[in-house]
Amino acid sequence: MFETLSERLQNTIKDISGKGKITEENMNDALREVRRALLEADVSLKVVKAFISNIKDKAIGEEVLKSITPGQQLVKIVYDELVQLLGGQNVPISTEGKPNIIMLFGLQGSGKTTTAAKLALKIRKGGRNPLIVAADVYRPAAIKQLQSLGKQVNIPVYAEEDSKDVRQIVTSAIKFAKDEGYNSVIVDTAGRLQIDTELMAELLILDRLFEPAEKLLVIDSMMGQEAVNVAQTFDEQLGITGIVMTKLDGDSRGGAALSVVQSTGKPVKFAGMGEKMDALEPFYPERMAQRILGMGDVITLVEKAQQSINIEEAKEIEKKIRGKDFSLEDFMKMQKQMKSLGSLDQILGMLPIPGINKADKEKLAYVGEGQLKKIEAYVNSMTPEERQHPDMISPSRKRRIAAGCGAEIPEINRFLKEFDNMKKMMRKVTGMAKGGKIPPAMKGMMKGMKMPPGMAGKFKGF
Ligand SMILES: Nc1nc2c(ncn2[C@@H]2O[C@H](COP(=O)(O)OP(=O)(O)OP(=O)(O)O)[C@@H](O)[C@H]2O)c(=O)[nH]1
Ligand SMILES: [Mg+2]
Repeated sequence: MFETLSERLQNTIKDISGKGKITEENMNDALREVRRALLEADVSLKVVKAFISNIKDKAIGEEVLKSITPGQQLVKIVYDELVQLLGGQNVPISTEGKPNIIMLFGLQGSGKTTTAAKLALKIRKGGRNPLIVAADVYRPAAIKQLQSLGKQVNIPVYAEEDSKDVRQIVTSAIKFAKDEGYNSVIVDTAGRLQIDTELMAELLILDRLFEPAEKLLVIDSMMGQEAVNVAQTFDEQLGITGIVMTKLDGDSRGGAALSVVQSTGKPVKFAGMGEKMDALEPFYPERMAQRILGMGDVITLVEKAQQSINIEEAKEIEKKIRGKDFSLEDFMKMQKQMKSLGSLDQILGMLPIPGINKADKEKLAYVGEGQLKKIEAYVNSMTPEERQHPDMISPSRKRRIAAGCGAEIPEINRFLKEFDNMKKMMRKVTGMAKGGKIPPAMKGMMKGMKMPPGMAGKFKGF
């Protein structure tokens, strides 16, 4: 599965992950290799271009974490991008509908019938009661093949050997399912070309009549670039809900799989990994990216480093808040750190604060961008001394500051007063939070207090 791609990427990536320093030159060299590897694996040029350009943007913008090498960090960026390329996250199949209807379609020989049986087995393992419907009335042996697979997995197959009327077969099958208590109906359709208007019309009618919860396009991953056209046309005509990528166990180049997700925006829901009935796996982009790229250890390492740097910075902020000489300078520095640290929720999650409940946290989490910009302008228009010792800001200084940033004097007054109040309150609250519960009175005070939204974010560092 993705063997050539995997091998090429792993070699390139291994090479760069050892580098202590990423220069524009060696990054370009590495990315040229990545690009070549993807193109050789049949990933479409458009997708490759976007992929490489995203990686470049991210690699240039990112600060290098302390405990890892820039090379390792680049590996993580490539990995993240590959996960995105594969669709980001797993999307489970829908169980909606009474009965839940899943329709499988695609080109001839792509693996629909095999997938129908495999999927039925999976669905039954998930605690539901599936029925498979033989709706391929064109290929002579199609019904027998499905019945034989049904027997293997011990799941009933609804078939009407003498009928060629697909619409009537499916109607009867659904009625049968309702009567007999099957809550999932898997419809195996005949293989067809996306340009065969008559057969495409048949699928459209089934879609209109029965509104399947899932319309899964089955694609043979050995198929090259043509897969993109196939997928796009099926999607345009039928609005597919997902893709099943079969034969990923073969020595396919696999690039088509990558392009298809990008070109349709639809998730791969399952991967066929062999001819056996249990060889169908839910598709997890992260796992797949790790299989392609290898380097699981480097990725874990970078993830840990990212986490620990966040904890480290959050602790630093906490120390500042507790300190007496918390200046406006610190405040702005923290403001910037906060922005890069991620969401308040994540930070609070790292440093649980005793005594503050979810509602309080949410209140404190509000950081208004507009307000933040204003505050930044006030502080920028102060001298370094004033930022260090806001107490020294006299009326004449206020006038100067206000003129410097185009604000009114009362705005500056309000800001300084709130900053001062907040400083006092934060010290009290952090002191108590350390010892355990925050007294209700204090909580009330926190709620009633009107803090500049930008500052409210400071509670992140508790
Ligand atoms: N190795 C491998 N073989 C598969 C996989 N899925 C299907 N096959 C094989 O591919 C061949 C075609 O599979 P079918 O399920 O009959 O394909 P189909 O789409 O129903 O074909 P038609 O009904 O003729 O259009 C069979 O020999 C299957 O065993 C897979 O994930 N891995
Ligand atoms: Mg078939």
